[in-house]
Amino acid sequence: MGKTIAQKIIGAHLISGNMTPGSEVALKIDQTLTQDATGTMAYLEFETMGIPRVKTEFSIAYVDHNTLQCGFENSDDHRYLQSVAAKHGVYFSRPGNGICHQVHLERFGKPGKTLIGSDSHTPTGGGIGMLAFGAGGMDVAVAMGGGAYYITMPRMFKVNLTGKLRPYVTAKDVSLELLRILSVKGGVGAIIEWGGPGVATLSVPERGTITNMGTELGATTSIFPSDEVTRQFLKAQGREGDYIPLASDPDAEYDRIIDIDLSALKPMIACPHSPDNVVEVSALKDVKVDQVCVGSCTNSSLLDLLKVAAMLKGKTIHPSVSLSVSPGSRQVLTMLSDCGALSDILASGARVLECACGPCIGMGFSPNSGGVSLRTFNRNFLGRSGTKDGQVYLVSPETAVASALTGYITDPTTLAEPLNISMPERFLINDSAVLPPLPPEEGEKAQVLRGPNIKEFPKSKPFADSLTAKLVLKVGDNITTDHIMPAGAKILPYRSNIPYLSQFCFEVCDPDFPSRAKAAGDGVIVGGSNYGQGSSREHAALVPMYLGIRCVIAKSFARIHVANLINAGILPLTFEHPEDYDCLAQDARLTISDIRKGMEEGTLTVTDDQGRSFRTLCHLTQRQQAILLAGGLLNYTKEGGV
Ligand code: MIC
Ligand code: SF4
Repeated sequence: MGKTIAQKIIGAHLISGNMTPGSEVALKIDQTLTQDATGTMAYLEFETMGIPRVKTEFSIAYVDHNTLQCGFENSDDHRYLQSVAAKHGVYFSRPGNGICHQVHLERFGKPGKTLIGSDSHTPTGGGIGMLAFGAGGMDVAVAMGGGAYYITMPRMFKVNLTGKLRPYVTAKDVSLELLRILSVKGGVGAIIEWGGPGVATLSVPERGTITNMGTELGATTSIFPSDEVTRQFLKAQGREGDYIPLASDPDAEYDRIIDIDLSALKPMIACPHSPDNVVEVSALKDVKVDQVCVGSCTNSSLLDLLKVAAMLKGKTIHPSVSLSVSPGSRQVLTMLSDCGALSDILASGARVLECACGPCIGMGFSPNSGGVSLRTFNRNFLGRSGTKDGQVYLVSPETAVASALTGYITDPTTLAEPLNISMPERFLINDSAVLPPLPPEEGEKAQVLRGPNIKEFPKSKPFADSLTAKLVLKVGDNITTDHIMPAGAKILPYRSNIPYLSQFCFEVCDPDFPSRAKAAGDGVIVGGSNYGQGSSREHAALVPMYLGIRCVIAKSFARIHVANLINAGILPLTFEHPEDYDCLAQDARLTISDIRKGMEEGTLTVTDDQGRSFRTLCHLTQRQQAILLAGGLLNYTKEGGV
C-alpha cells in the first residue's frame, strides 16, 4: 500500500512502536523551537535533566510573546532564556525578530524533517513540508536532550483542493471553511494532508496560514507536499539546499477525504467565541466595527502585508475604527519599509506594532468594552483579547482591511480594484538577530542568569493505589487552555512563577476555583468533550497540579493537553458512558480505587459519597502508566525512565 507524506516522514523517524492508528509511536526529533511564554518552563525542565548540550540537529528559543517590559519580570525571563540557550547549544531569536512560526518558516524549517515546539501552532511548519507538532514544554525538553517524542499514531485525512482562489478570497477563508465543515473537534486524532491540483496555486505563506489553523481543528498536525513552490520559496530565502521533494504515493489511503473547490469559496468569518463559529462575511454586513488587528502567526507574512498595504494605499481608515498591523518578522517589516508599503500602511492611520504576537495573546490592544474587534488571528476564545465582553471575529487580512475602511464588516470581494501582488524572487536575508550558541567548552563555564521571577518548579505526588478527592469544579464542552490558565499582559509575565499564576486559574469560569481547590487538598475536575483544546501551555496542567488537582474526568480530551496532564502527574479519565457526567455535582467526594490494576486494564471505577459508581476509561501506554505512578515525567525521568 502507498504511503501518505506524514507516514513517510514518521516511518523515517520511527524509534519504536508500530504505525497502526491508535498505537503509540516514538519519533526522533530533528528540530525544536520554544517561545518565551512556555520556554522558561521548558528550559528549567531541561536544566533539571542535567544534559550539558542539546542533541537535536537544530534548536532555537524565540522571544515573541512576552515582549512588553512593564516591570523586571519579562526582561529577567529574556535574559534567562538568552543565557540558558547560549550555554546549552540553542540558538536565540531576540525580541523584535518576529513570531516564532513566521521566522521558522522563513529561515529554519526544512521539508521532511521533524519539529516539535512548545507552542500549539508549530504545525505551521507543515506549510513547507515539515512534520511539525505542538507539544508541552516538558516534551520539548526531553526532545532537546535527545529523547523521543511519543504520539498516538494518527489517522490520515486528506483535503483535496481543486480550482484557484478568486481575488480577495484567501487561504484564511480556506481554513475557516474547513473549520465550518469539521468543527474544533473534527481533526482530533488525525493528520491533515493537503493535496490535489489546487495546491500548486498556493504559495508557502498561504500554506502556512492553512497549516497554522489546522491546530484549531484539534488536528495532530497538518502538512503540504514539498514541491516546486516550496523550492522557489526556499531559493528566495537563500536556502535552496534545504529543499527535497515530498509527495504522497498515488495509492496512499486516507481515512477521510474532503473536497474543497477553491474557485467556489467566499470570504468567511468566525464569530465570537470559537474559531468554528463560521459564516460568510456577507451575512454580517451591518455589524459596526470598533477595532481591526492584522498580524499573528496566521497572517503576518510579507505577502499578507503587501496586500494590506495595497488595499490601504491612498485611503484613510474609518474614523471610528482603530487599526493595528503587527508584521510577523523583521524580514517582513524591513522589506515593507524598503518598498514603500510601510508608508502606505502608516499614511492610512494604522498603528504599526512590533514584530511579535502582541494583541493575539492580549499583550496590548485589547478592544473597548463590548467592542467588535476583527482580527486576522486564529483564536477568538472568550476573554483572550484582554476584554472579557469584547466581541472578537476572525477574518482574512483582506476582509480586515475592507472593514477598517468602511467601519462595518465588509466582504472584500465587493471592492472594485483587483490586487496584483506576487511573492518576491529574493527575500532580504539578515539573521543578525538570531544569536548562535556558545561553543561547548565556553558553554560549560557560562553562567545562567536567573531573576527573582523564576520560582521553584512545583512538586507532584506519585499515585497510591486509591485516591479520594473532592470534585472542585465541573465545566462544560470545549474548555480551552485559555479558560484553565488565562494569558494576557497582566498574567503572562509570571509564566515561571506557578504560585502567583495559580490565583488566576479558571478565572473566566469561576474565580473562586483556586481557593476552593487549595482548601480541598486532593481535587478532581470534571469536564465535557474536547477538554483542554487550544494552546499547548503546560501551565494549564502544572497550575491545577500545584492547586492539588489529581485527576480530570472528561467526555474527551485535546491531544496536547492530555499529554501535559500525564507529564504533570494528573490522571486523565474519560467517561465510559457520557451520561454519567450529568449525575456528578460539584463538591462530591469521589473515590478511585485499584488504580494500578485499573490502569493496566484500561478501566477505572469511580464511586461517589452516595455510593454510586461509574466506569471510566484510561487508555494509557505502559510508559504513561509509569509516568503517572511516578508522579509525572520529571520524577519518572529522574528515576531513570526513558
Ligand atoms: C497561544 O496562541 O495560545 C499561545 C500563547 O501561543 C500558546 C502558547 C502559550 O500559552 O504560551 C499556544 O498556542 O500554545
Ligand atoms: Fe503568538 Fe498568537 Fe501565534 Fe500564539 S497564536 S504563537 S500568541 S501569534
